[in-house]
Amino acid sequence: MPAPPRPDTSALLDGRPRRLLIGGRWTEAASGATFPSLNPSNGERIAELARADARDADRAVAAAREAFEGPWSRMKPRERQTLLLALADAVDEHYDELRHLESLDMGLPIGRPRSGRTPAWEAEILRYYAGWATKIHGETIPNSVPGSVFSYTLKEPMGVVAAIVPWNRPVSNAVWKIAPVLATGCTMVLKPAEEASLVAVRIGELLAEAGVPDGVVNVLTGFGEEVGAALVAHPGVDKVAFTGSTAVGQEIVRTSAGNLKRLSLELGGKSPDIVFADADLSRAVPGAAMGVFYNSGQVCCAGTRIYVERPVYDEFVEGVSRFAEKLKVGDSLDPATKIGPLVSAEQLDRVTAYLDLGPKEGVRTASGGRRLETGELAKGYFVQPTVFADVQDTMRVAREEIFGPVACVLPFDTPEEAVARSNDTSYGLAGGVWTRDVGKAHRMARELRAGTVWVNSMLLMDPAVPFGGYKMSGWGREMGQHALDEYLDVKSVWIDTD
Ligand code: TXE
Repeated sequence: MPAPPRPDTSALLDGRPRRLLIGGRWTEAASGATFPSLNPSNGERIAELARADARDADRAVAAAREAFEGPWSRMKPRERQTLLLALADAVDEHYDELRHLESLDMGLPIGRPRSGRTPAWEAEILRYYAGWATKIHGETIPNSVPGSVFSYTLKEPMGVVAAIVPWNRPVSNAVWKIAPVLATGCTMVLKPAEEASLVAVRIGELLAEAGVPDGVVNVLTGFGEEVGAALVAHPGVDKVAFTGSTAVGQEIVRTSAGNLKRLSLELGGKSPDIVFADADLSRAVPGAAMGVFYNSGQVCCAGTRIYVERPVYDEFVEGVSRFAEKLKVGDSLDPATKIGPLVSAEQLDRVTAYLDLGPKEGVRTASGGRRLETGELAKGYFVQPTVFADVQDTMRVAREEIFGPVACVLPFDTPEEAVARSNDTSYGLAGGVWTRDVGKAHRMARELRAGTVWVNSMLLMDPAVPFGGYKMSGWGREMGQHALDEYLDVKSVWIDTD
C-alpha cells in the first residue's frame, strides 16, 4: 500500500522551541528552560518544548481566572455552543495533521482505523458537548416550608480547572477535557504529558482559529512533578480533572486537600475479559487480542486478564498466539504497522521487566515475550505482542497494570468462579464478556464490579456513553451527560414571595 501523503507539520516541527499558551499569547517558560520530545520509533528528537514550572502555573491560573470572571462568564450558552462547533470543524479540518503528530510523538500506528467514523471522532465529541451547552439547567423543586416560598436550583460552572492528561491518546486526552469545560462555562489550564505534548500545542493553536476567547484554555507543557504538582496545589484552581496512573491519582488526592478542590480521576486498570465456551471464537479471539494489543497495550481499559472457560482454553490460547504473531510491529509512520513502539524508554524498561518476570513467576510464554531490537527497530522502543498462558491470579503479571502488549490467559470452570476472580482486584475500570447466551451476558454485566462492561466486543466508546472507574480506577465519569456534573456546582435558591 502506498504511504499516504504526509500532512504539513513543518511549522510545529521547525526546530524552534514551542511555547506555552497563557492568556491567548504564546510565551516562553519563566525559567527559559525547554525539554525535548522524542520519536519513540527511533529515539530521535522531534521538537523542543517549553518547560513550565510553578511560576508559569501562577500565570496560567491567573489568566484562566480572569477569563472566568470576565466576558466568558456572561457569554450565552448558544455562543459557547457555536465555539464548540467551530473547534470541532477545526479539528476535522486538521485531523490528518493531528493524527500524524500523534503517531510521530507517541507511536500510535498511522494506519490505525479511524474508528469507522468520518468526521473525526474527537470532533464528534466536541459536537456532542456543543449540544449540551444549551441544555444545562437546574430544577424547580416544590417544598413544604409554610408560607409561599419558592425554591429552585442553578447549575453553575465550578471555575478554573487544571486538566492533567497522559500520553496514550493525545487528541482524545485533550478533547475529553476541553469539551465539557467549554460546554459548562469553566476555564482551564491543560497540562499534557511530557512524553507527548505536540498535539496539545497544536490544539492550542486551533483554539484561536475557532475563536475561543483568550485565557479560556491555557496550555502548559512540562513535567508532572514540576508544573503538574504546582497546579494541583494551587489555591486558584477549583477543580483538577486528571487522567493517569493510580499512584499519581492518590498523590493528587493528598496534595489537593489544601483548598479541597473538586477532583475527577480516571486511573489505571487490570480489566478482565471473560470468554465462555459458547462464544463465537472466530470473533472472540481477534476481539480479545486487540482488546489487549491495541495501541501496544497502552490503554487504561485494556482487557489484560483473559479468563477462558476450560473446554476452549487450549484452542483460545493457540488462536490468540497465532493472531499476535501475525501483527506487524514497526515504525508508527509505516502504514502497514499494526503495533507501534511503546511511548518511551522508561515505558520500555517497565514492560520488559514484566516480560522477564512472567516466566520467573511460572507462566508459559505462548507467544512473543521479548523486546524487538534487530535492524532499525533497535533504535525504538518495540516489544513483541505477548501471550502468557497458565497464569495464576496471585502472580504480579496478573495483578499489576503492565501498560504494554501483554495478555495473561487464565482458565476457569464456572461463571461464579469467573466473576469472583475477575472482581478480585483493586481496580474496576472495565470488563469484557464473550458468550452467545443473552441471559449469561446480562448476569455477567450486572456482577462485574467495573464502570464499563463490553459484551461480544471490546473498547467501544461513544461521546454519549459515560466512561470511568469503580474502586481504585477512579472517581467520576467522563463522556455523556454525567461528565457535565464533574464541572458544575449546584446552587439552591429560596425566595419567600410573601
Ligand atoms: O503516568 P503519570 P506515567 C499508568 C500506566 C503507566 C503508568 C505510568 O500503568 O505505565 O501509569 O505512566 C502528570 N502531580 N497510566 O508515568 O505519571 C504527568 O506529567 C501532578 C494509566 O506517564 O500518572 C502526566 O501529565 N501531575 C493511564 C500525567 O500526570 C503529575 C494513562 C500522567 O502521568 C504528577 C497513563 C504529580 N505529582 C498512564 N506526576 C490511564 N488511566 O489511561 C505526574 N503527573
